[in-house]
Amino acid sequence: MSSTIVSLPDQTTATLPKHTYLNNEYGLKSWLLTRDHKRIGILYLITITFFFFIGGAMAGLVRLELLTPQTDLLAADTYNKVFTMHGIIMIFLFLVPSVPGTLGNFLVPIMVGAKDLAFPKINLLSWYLNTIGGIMVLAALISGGVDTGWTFTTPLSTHYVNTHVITAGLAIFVTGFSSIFTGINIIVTVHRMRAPGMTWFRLPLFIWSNYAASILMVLGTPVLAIALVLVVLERTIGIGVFDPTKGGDPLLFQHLFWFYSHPAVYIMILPGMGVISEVISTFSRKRVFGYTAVAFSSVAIAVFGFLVWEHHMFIMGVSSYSALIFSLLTMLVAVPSAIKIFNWAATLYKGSITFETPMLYAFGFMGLFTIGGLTGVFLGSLGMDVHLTETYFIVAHFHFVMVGGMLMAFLAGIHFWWPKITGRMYPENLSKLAALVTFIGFILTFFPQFILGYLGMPRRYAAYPPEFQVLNVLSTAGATVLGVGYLLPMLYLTWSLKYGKIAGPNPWQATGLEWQIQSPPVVENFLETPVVDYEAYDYEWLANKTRNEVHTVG
Ligand code: HEM
Ligand SMILES: [Cu+2]
Repeated sequence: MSSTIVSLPDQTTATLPKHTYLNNEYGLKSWLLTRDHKRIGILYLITITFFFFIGGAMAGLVRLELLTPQTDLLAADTYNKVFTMHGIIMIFLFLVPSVPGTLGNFLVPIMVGAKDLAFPKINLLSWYLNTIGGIMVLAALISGGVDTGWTFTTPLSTHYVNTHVITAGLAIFVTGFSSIFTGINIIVTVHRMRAPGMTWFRLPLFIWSNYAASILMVLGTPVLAIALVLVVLERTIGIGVFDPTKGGDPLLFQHLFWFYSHPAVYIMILPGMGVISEVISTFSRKRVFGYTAVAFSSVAIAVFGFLVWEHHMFIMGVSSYSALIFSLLTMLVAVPSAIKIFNWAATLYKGSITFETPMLYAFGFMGLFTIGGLTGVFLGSLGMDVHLTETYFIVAHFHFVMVGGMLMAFLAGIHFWWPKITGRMYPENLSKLAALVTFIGFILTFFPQFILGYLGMPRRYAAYPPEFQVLNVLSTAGATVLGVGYLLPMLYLTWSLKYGKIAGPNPWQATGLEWQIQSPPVVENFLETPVVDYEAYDYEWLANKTRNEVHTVG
């Protein structure tokens, strides 16, 4: 595998820049009170990594329990708590803030040519809210956990369980505000803070997709927040909105929950799709094929995403006519995602492709997300869904999109922008190995779950009939490999902070504004306001620029 476009400065003479956002102030206080979007991005990186490993430990327990058909490692109710906490932590404390909180924070202002996000203090507040919500989730976990599933299904959550639903519900309420504020910040920044010449259609696709995700965050999250507050009120003072004996309706909770949580799956995937567009373009040296279609497909996803929530409720006694309509609308929402996949494939076509680590993860994303998305279409068809719903097929479906898709995209992005964030390169061979291990571990973990689900193994039980054991053992073995795949980057990225090669401003020869400034950037990002006179992904412009620079220096 060749890595031809890495252009690093001469390592014998190269040094990190003198003034950067990292060394402009020192000490814990300078971090905890910072308003620099780049430092806040790093704060997010630390918290989401922390929660990822706690959520990962829970996943490990689930997979160990499922190694054998009997309930032996965990009691059944402990098992319920473990998978619930796994879901809550991974979704609300890892996936939702992952790309917007870390890479979005770091990159959105730089990519549009601004000094910071529109509201730096609110940005810091977002991180604090996210962290406080996280601490509340940990408090719920330590004081005995929650066992309703991440879906907080009523009347289980309101009447029948004895666990810490209130703490967890309020925790998600708090993190919800964090995501609403991040969304507002990104939307206002993209509208108001673009540099001269940075028109909407010169914006990198990473911006378009984070912008679309932000719209979903701002419009969807309040509905979830209200639904959870209603659950809390129902538990505490019995207001009865979800209680049929008081004239309420448990299905109302499902509508409210999924009205947020379907769009939320796009909150989780859209920013990742933005990463993939940047990576694929850079490592095929081509403008993203059908830029406008890809940009608008993000917006289309944001719109259609709000029209399909009932596909989570087909077997819950909704009217067959509405189920039919929602089934049709679900087919529609697959179209804009498919547009992206086709356009990335067309970008690769006749490109000068190189196989750097971010590109390996991007290929992983394209394959796994396609399988995840297509199985979503199966689930959206009424007849299939009746057979497959609440089985392991669902678990496989959403892990293909969330882990095979979003987590791969996050890792692609972290590797791609690591040189920009830290000024140093990660070790190339080890990172390629990690990408490969992650891919193999992923397939081994989750592919058997499609078969298990199709054969009828229900989700969310600690025990299962013995005939399912072989596939479960495969899945647990895969999870072990996957665990190694995730630990490796933790280790070598930390190592690279001190020992990595000096990256220089533009190791990948990429075109975005972020690559035209020093790595790591100065506090204000740009020494003077950039004036943008080229289209996104214009590699010829870059080649001319480089030629001229060599000329001036020479
Ligand atoms: C884009 C990324 C996607 C993510 C992150 C995602 C995530 C999820 C999650 C988390 C669930 C399970 C919820 C639960 O009960 O715990 C789910 C179920 C479902 N997904 Fe997806 N999904 C994605 C794409 C799609 C697509 C493209 C479609 C169809 C076009 C789709 C259709 C469905 C359906 C119909 C269900 C409900 C199945 C059932 O409960 O019976 N999904 N998805
Ligand atoms: Cu959905």
